[in-house]
Amino acid sequence: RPRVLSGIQPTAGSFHLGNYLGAVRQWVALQETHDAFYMVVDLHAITVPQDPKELRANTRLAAAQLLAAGLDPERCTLFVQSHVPEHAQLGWIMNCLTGFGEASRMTQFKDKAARQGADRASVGLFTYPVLQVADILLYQANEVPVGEDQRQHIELTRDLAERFNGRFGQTFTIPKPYILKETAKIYDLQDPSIKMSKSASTPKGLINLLDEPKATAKKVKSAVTDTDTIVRYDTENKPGVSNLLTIYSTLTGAGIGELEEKYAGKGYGALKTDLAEVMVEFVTPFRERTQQYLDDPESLDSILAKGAEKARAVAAETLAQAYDKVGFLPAK
Ligand code: AQP
Repeated sequence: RPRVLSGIQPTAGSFHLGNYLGAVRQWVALQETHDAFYMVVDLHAITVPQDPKELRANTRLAAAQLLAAGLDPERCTLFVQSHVPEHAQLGWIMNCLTGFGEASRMTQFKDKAARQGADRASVGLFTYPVLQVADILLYQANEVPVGEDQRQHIELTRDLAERFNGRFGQTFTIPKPYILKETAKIYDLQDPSIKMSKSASTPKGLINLLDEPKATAKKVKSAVTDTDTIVRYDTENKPGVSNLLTIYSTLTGAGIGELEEKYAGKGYGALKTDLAEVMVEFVTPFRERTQQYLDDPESLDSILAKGAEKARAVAAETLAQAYDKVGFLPAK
């Protein structure tokens, strides 16, 4: 079985629809066909300031949401990044292989640093993509299921894996991004020119899966469209409507063409009302399942402990090889 690895941040409490459709949904599907490793990336979370209590709660909450979304600990390895110290250890080696200019070209850093004010951005935020390189290479992952915004980081991973292999001898598998075209980028409901994002979107443009279903329905109904009335998938001229069609199609399995036909002559109101209902039907059981996992923190922690043990077995072996290759003296 080919191997996949991916991670999600525990920062915002609730996952948003972009996280789910762009990444987590694929994770659930891939556990059936791949040897899958998924983690809650708390080391990445602290690249921006976090309240310790909230971070801990959000880490459990992220794991609970992943299980609620359909990850099955019998079919995949689910763990918390900080439970596997090898991530930080290989991260250091990768930092030493990365050019300063190379890291400076990462657009996600540039965007996030610009939002925070360049002086306030941490060095950790700067080297975030390099830690991500270590995350992926530790598991010798063949594919990395992510949204389009992560493509550049996967490119960096490939470059560094090749650089390490070239300099020290074959060690790391060169991974490929696994990005589904249809859901690679889910857009803000109020501004369909930007991706739905916890830090860039306004509250009205961002669908948090754990919000009150009623509030979610309202956001869908007030999504920005255009002055035309024809329901047609056209990302150039109708980015708002196209985004709604993508969400609708992915959540229900209905084809885009089918939906265009269904709403021919009906206008945007009908599309939004029905999509609002589809969303409510999706988030209501999701919220309930998440709460069930949270109500039993001992079982949740034990799932994560087992996951970390499985992950460590793989990560430790890769790290030992990397340590040997770079010339570290073995500890006796
Ligand atoms: N709008 C999106 N469309 C498709 N995929 C998306 N992802 C995020 N936003 C979209 C994918 O979700 C996965 C987990 O993301 P993360 O935990 O790294 O969070 P993020 O990318 O930092 O999410 P945000 O909301 O975009 O956060 P900020 O505001 O920090 O930039 C990833 O696979 C990502 O591609």
